[in-house]
Amino acid sequence: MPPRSLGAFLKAARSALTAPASQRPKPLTIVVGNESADLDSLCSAILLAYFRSHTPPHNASVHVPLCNLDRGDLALRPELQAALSDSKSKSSSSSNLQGVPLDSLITLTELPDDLVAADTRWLLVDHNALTGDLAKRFQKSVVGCIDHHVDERVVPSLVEKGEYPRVIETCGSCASLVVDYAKDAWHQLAEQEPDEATDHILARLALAPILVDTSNLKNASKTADVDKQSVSVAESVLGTVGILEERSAFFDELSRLKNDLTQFTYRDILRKDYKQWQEKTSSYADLTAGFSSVVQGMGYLLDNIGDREALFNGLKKHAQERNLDIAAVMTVQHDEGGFARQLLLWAFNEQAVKATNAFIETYREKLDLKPWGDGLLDDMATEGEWRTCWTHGTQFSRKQVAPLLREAMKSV
Ligand SMILES: [Mn+2]
Repeated sequence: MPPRSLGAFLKAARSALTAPASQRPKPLTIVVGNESADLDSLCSAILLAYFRSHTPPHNASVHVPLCNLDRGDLALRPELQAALSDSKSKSSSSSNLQGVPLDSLITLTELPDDLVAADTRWLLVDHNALTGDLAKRFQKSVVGCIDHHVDERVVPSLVEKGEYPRVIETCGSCASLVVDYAKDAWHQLAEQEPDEATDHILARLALAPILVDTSNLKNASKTADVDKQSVSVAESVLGTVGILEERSAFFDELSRLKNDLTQFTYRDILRKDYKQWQEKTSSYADLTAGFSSVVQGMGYLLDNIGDREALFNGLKKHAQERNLDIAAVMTVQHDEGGFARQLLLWAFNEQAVKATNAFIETYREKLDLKPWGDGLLDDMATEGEWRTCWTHGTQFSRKQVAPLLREAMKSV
């Protein structure tokens, strides 16, 4: 059995991954979240890898929780550090509670170049189709998933019963589904090999994404029964069941860390929560669109991060580095003028302009698109390019808007 302590477990998993090819366990099971590498993806991967590694019959070799980001990007997630650190809760009686440092996590930077698909098994959390370089290298070795996105029908549906999970269910947070999947194993482990300090960190890792993704279980359109149940599971481990102040204090701390962008540059902010997709148009051209989700509004960015020119320079550089045809920025405004969401679209060539225009034509009403900021960020004049920023009148986040743009890209 791999070590019970989370810190030691991560060390063992890292050694298994980075060992010379001849000494690496075969096959090596890797658990990975989606490329936005948000709190939900990261915590879900750690939890699923940890619990499967400690549950017979999977515990013969350690599962590697892989953070789907480069090592340098860990620092963009102060809320993850808070989830990984000691509980400040008064109910934690033991004085030896130890947090886990952010840099003990395993990232794409550690993924060996000589790792081949045939020697690996991949379990996906918080997505159900690998993307980017991982897809090119390892798609055929995906064996299971636990996810709350639309089923892309890539994970084989006839996975060996009992061996690998294939769970796709709508709910607020993927971590809720992971906790639900692992809760019996967790109970058993806590009984057979008690380690309160480790269980507290695991419980905070479970609680953090669920609270963030459901707005402290208060967003009724996002919160499902499984989210509430998994919060109960985690809180019973923490000994805080029914103590709503503790829950709210943790949620407030996470929100504060997550929403404070003032220490970052546009370069940081645009890649902090980022996903991209490539689609084939009806004339068989490839179009790539990249979506940056931002937890503050466009006004906040222009006031706190940099002016219009700085935003354009940052976004153009971001797009060039990733060969994007379309760059999209989706923002959430909290303060200035009340809650709102903005969508900035920038098309960099004629085919891309066609796709974005098709998107607008088709979905203007559905999304209730209105020009933002008197057209401050718009550009209809540059030859072969097109850029507009809207406010949209729906609760749609990237999860709902990206599929619409992808459809429009395929249609032109
Ligand atoms: Mn998620």
